[in-house]
Amino acid sequence: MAAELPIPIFTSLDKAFPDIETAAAQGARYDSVVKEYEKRFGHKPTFIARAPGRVNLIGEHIDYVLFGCFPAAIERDILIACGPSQPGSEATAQDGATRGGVKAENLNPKYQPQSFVPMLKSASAPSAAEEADAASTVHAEASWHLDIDKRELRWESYVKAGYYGVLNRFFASNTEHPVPVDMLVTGSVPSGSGLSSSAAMVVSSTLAFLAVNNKLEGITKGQLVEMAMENEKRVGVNSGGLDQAASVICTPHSAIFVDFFPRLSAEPIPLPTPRTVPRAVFVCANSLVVSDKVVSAKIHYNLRVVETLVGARVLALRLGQQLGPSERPRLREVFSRWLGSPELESSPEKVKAELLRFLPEIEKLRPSPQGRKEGELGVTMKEMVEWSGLSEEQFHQVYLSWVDVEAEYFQLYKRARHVITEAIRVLEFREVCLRAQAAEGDLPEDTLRELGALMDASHESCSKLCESSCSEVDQLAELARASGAYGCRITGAGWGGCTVSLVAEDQVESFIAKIKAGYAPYKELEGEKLHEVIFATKPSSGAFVLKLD
Ligand code: NG1
Ligand code: MG
Repeated sequence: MAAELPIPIFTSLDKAFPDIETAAAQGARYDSVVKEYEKRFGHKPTFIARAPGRVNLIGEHIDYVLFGCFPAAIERDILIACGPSQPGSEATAQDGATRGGVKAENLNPKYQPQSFVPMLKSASAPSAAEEADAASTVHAEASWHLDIDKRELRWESYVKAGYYGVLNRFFASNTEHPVPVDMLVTGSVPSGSGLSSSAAMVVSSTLAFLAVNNKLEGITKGQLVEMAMENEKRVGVNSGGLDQAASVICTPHSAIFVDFFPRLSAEPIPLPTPRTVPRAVFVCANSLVVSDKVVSAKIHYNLRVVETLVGARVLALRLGQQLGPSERPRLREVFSRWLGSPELESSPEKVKAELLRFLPEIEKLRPSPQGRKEGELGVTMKEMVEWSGLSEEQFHQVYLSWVDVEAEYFQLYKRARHVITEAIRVLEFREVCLRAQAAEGDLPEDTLRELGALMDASHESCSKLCESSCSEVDQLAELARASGAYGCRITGAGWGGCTVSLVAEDQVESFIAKIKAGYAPYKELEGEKLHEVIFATKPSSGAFVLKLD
């Protein structure tokens, strides 16, 4: 239901935020980006597209195998002031006037101004670069092209990624010209920290191009999520839809339970607000280890995508499921086939019960210890190909031709075990929150401990089975627990980035002081600098467009 709502378009900020204080506090940022836009481009912007980052409370590395997650939007966001550019401006140079040229600037001087003009290509003749493009399998019909360098992380790649979807959805027939655009970007989501600055960039960019081209009408939140997911793949990470769904669909005061099977759906769920025991808040703490997901994708993120896909295939075969050589089911689909009845998936409660029954089947992926290094649960490429029942050539075609990955051992068993146990924890987390909602605030403190324990177990699984943590993040999580958090876990893709801790509201200050004292990289940080890296966050509103007059 939440996914079927239209994209909110506001004409004033007090309608955009849940309370007058937030609207007033945010107002200054909006005013200053408008003023700066006028100064740089010599005309007023017509819209501000806004998309928040997110904190994933639980459910890591399971969205791309179609299991549900539990994120909330955070207050930190990306704003893009935008409008049609004037004749003679840089965006209109080199056919930009008729081909939707773009002049994109960023308030952060670290990010250089960029101009680019999309190319219109005939759909029947993709270029060699497009053929080699990992995402071109998704967009075989695409006729617009923008150069995105996947070997390097460039800020404008995210702007281009957002534009791609808009061009190919609305301007592929070439009966109408895309409008040339001037845009000014500013953001408060730290990049590479697991709070999803990338999805906030892609969602806000997609929204900005939709708005300037007058294409917002009739687009639902779910459609925007799907566009932003496809768009983000253009940057070279084969991600699921967790971040985009959180950034688009979330509402203030609630997290969402977002599921991806059989289709995208989202259920806003208020976080427990006890009356009798201290309220709890979520505190994000940045490990300050920056994970460059695009550059390290082949040994980290994309490798997890491939390991879970191959694991799903092997499991399907070992469960006696029939698979064609080119089929590439995800773990959720294998689970669903194993169940055999859509009835059993009609509610999250039923899915949880069935997942508990399914869990022992994962043992079918455990390799026999014979001829293996002590404790090694992974398989070599050669074994993996054998297990898949495919020829080497077929295996390459289905599992490797669209992605670059590198490993000595592929951990099919550990990853699948992480996925199924994490999917169960998400559903348990959801149940605890719903129980708390039904109790209307009369909660035993155990409710918070239950949530905390699920977060701790999730961290343990991310660290040991998914292996998406790192020593600094593990240390921060330990420290958070020792500093009084009900629970703490890594949030986001990992290999650095942030933890999220559940902390009693009246203890946030002492909690932060303890972390500052115990985590060496924070020792020198004070005031605003400290607040940049460790802060309590309230569930905020999802993406919207502000129409300026
Ligand atoms: P972040 O932390 O934003 O890079 C990534 C993926 C998600 C999800 C999480 C792990 C992108 C855009 N997002 O998030 O889809 O898989 O990792 O749970 O790559
Ligand atoms: Mg990201």
